[in-house]
Amino acid sequence: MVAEDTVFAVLYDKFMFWSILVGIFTFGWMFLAMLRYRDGVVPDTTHIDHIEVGSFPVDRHHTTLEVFFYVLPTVIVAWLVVLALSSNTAVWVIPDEAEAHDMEIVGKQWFWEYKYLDSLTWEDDPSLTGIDVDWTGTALTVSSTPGLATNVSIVKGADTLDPVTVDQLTGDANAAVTFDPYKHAMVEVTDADGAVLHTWMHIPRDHVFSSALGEDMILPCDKAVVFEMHSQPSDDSNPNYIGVQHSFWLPEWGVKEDLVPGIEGGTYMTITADDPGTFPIRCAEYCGNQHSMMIGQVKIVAAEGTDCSVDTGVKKSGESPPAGGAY
Ligand SMILES: [Cu+2]
Repeated sequence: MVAEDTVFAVLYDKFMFWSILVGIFTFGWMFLAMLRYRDGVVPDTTHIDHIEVGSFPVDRHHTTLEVFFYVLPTVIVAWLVVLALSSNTAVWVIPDEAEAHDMEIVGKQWFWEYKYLDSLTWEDDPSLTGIDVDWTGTALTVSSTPGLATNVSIVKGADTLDPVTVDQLTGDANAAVTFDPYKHAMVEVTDADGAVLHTWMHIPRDHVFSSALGEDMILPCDKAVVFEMHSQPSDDSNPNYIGVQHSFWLPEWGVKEDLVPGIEGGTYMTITADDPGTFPIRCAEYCGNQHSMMIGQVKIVAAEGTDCSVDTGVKKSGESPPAGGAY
């Protein structure tokens, strides 16, 4: 499960830990008192003259214990505030622009536009598919386990290029096509039945995917992603209409942030994805008739040359999550 080590999932676990601890202590004490002072049990009067319902047993005044009653909960509440605030910091502090993958999110009635402020080149994990695509300069090369793949389809910008056949003896395919970093490009390696075995894609800077066209937002794993978010009218014929409030919600990471019309600089949110997969995008602010249709998907991929399951203390799918810091 991907969400188990996200900031708010970890925070939930920490609060649950302290709630259970406090619960065991207070309920334990309560049940002890219920048993000890129940009707029919003669109170131990060695240190006490009488117990009067509704009044503190002053005869058994214990200053240290009473101070402890106030100090301990105060310390626990202060500690919970520290835990909650540090989680907030992790979500709202925007990482360095140079280190992050920057996205601009535009909410319209009723769809999302995902604009790439940084380019992204990604491909399926060669160690899983047995296929590797390399496209730099003027050469596109595909190497694969022989007998696996048969065809390579290439899309460059608006053009679909002639497909290339994979050599069945070597598993290799070569094409003399020039890579253009300013054009969206996609290479799909298919088998004899036309099933896609491996995808390689380049998304250039300023490229826009739209949920209205059924397109997914594609993001790299193991890298902070910063969303700069704006609300805009889908039709700008009326200059007096600036749109409505939306809220970009990524349930998997437990984060959402409003898109507020009129805030020129936009609002910000950040996530770091650990594992590959496809997850939902929702609008969490009622924004008109087709609010419920304002849905999309985010696909988490490995940027070319990286692997979604290595280093940075980030777990692989199926492994137990990291400890998540101090309780
Ligand atoms: Cu909306």
